Amino acid sequence: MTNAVELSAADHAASMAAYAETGLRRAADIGNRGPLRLNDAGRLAQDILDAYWKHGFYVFENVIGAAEVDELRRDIDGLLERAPVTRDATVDKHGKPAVGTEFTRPPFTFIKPLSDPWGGTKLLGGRHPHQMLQPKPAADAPEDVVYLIHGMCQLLESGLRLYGHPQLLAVAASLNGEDFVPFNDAIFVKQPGLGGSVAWHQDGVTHWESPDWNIGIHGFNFQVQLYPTTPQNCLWVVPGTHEHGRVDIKQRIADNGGSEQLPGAVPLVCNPGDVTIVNRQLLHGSFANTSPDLRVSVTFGFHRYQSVLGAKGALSQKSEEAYDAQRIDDRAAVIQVAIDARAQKYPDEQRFDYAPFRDRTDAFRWNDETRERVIRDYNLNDLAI
Ligand SMILES: O=C(O)CCC(=O)C(=O)O
Repeated sequence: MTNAVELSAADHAASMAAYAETGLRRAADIGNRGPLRLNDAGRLAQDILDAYWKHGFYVFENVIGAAEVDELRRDIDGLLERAPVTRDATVDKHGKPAVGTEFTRPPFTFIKPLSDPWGGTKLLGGRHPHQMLQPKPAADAPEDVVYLIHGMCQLLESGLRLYGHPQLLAVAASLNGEDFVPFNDAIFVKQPGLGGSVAWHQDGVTHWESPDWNIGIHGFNFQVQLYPTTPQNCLWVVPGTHEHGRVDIKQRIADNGGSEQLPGAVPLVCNPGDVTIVNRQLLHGSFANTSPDLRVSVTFGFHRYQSVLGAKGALSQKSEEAYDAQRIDDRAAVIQVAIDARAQKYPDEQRFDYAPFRDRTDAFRWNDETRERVIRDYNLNDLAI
């Protein structure tokens, strides 16, 4: 812990109360939430698009049904049960081989309870310049806790099916065009009294100085919420900040008397099954979870094809290479397989028609062959910009 003054978890929780109330009032004033409505062409309703581009976020209410949410909860509980018992272990807490050790990229990122692993460091392109408060965890807290789970499409069939959700993919096509492509995915786990913070940041890394810079150039992220979220454990955003290029985060904190409780921010409070979209240029972050409530947010993003083609990767495993058409196609194929995996489980649901694979659907059915060829280690090909 590097905070100069040691803060108890209870004091941290208490210090959030007034900020939470103000944020909730501001969120209610802005609105920017409601059902996910599509037009006759199967694309996002214009008023929702306008609201998203104006504020940089939107909360879609009640998108994922209760049975699917339950299945995702159960499956993710199963992953946590079978995670490595410590950050470097190869076995789980039952002494059995930990889940996911067959994949090249380890599925779990661990942190110290209530810590901020990125703030004030050079990690992830140095995009989190300020370290958040790191309250003192309870005496019986574990040494390390799971912070992120990577690779939901290979770890969980329910995760793969979620990735092929027709309404969510229609949102991606509406924001990023018919030839939209993936970014990456991560499940954020914030256990009560243990979950760490995500320091204030903007996600985009590569295109800030581009002559073609615009408000959509760094794409967006979905978060599917599996539990009710509260201002104490949820993601906060500063509406409108996606429009003005890079934000001087250090200066904003300094102007706020050094406090991480930035003015103007709103909490994205959700019910289970709600899905948020957040522009990757929007200033956002979340606080140490000193609340009694678990948050699990299934997070996956999409880009415009043109933003990614030729871009030199950032944040990813293979960060030195430029993304060429083949690399993009390999990663985008996961979308098509996910669409088919979903159709196999929900045959009565209208499947999403993904333009780049429209003429190749037979080669990308969900089966043992595509599990090996397309899905295994797909996240080494994430398209991070
Ligand atoms: O959900 C969170 O707490 C952080 C999410 C985030 O920072 C991101 O998706 O970029």
